[in-house]
Amino acid sequence: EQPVVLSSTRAGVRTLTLNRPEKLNAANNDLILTLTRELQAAGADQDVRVVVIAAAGRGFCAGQDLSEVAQPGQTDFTAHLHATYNPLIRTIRTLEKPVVTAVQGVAAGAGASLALCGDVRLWAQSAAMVQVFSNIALIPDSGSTWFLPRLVGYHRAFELMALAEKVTAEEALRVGLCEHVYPDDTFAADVQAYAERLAKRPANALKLTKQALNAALSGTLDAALDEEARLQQLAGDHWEHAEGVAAFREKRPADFRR
Ligand code: T3D
Repeated sequence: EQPVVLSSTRAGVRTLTLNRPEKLNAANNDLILTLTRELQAAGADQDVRVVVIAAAGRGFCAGQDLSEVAQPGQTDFTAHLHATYNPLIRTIRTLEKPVVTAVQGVAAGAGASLALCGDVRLWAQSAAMVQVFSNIALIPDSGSTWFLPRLVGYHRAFELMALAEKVTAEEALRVGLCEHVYPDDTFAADVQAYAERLAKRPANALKLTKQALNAALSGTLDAALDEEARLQQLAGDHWEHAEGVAAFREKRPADFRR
């Protein structure tokens, strides 16, 4: 049987590819738990500086695999979310490395949440997001209720969730659901080039930046100022800072890859 997640590493970039293309990478338990484990392994691997979540085939992820859910009325959704999607989303947001989501087709349901939760979101021209949950009379989960209103505001988020309308790559870029849109035929190479750029940046500083931003998103300005002061000490005491300052003084590019 084919692995549900493929893993490869090049130039400090670990690419984890969702691999159930015949189902548009619909998420069964195996896929969610394997992806979570692979992310944790990437987090612990010294050779990995950036993680890319990509997908095989014409879809990014069609959300929960509906062929594997129990009869309506017989599913413990709360337990399922706590055991599968929630640890996945938390793992991505707390991973001490940048996570890039590379969305090359439709991202629907929990697949939309997955697309949104990357630190950097790169879309192919033909990619799309659909908050499909209401089509099957469920509510958005896996973090969509947290991510989407912060990106597009309450009202657009509600409309997208209530009507399950497709968001095209053009709109996604305009409203801030992704950082870049690349042509379909060069997408994989463009994602790799972007991730390699990120891999050359100071890993410790990026780790602390991610930590500070995530804390700030759910806190007050006062708390953010205190957290910046705390984390800046950790950044400033790290060799990366000495290297950055030395490179500036010597008018040469900094080398953060040690
Ligand atoms: O804890 C919990 O369990 C709750 C968690 C919920 C999280 C969720 O994600 S709920 C939402 C679940 N997802 C959906 O409702 C999406 C269902 N799929 C669609 O609406 C459409 O397939 C898409 C909009 C994603 C794409 O449409 P299109 O026209 O490009 O493709 P298609 O022809 O519909 O799908 C292609 C194949 O993938 C097809 O199989 P076939 O007929 O060729 O054998 C289709 O059945 C399969 N597929 C698509 N989505 C799913 C799926 N199979 C299983 N589960 C899916 N979610």
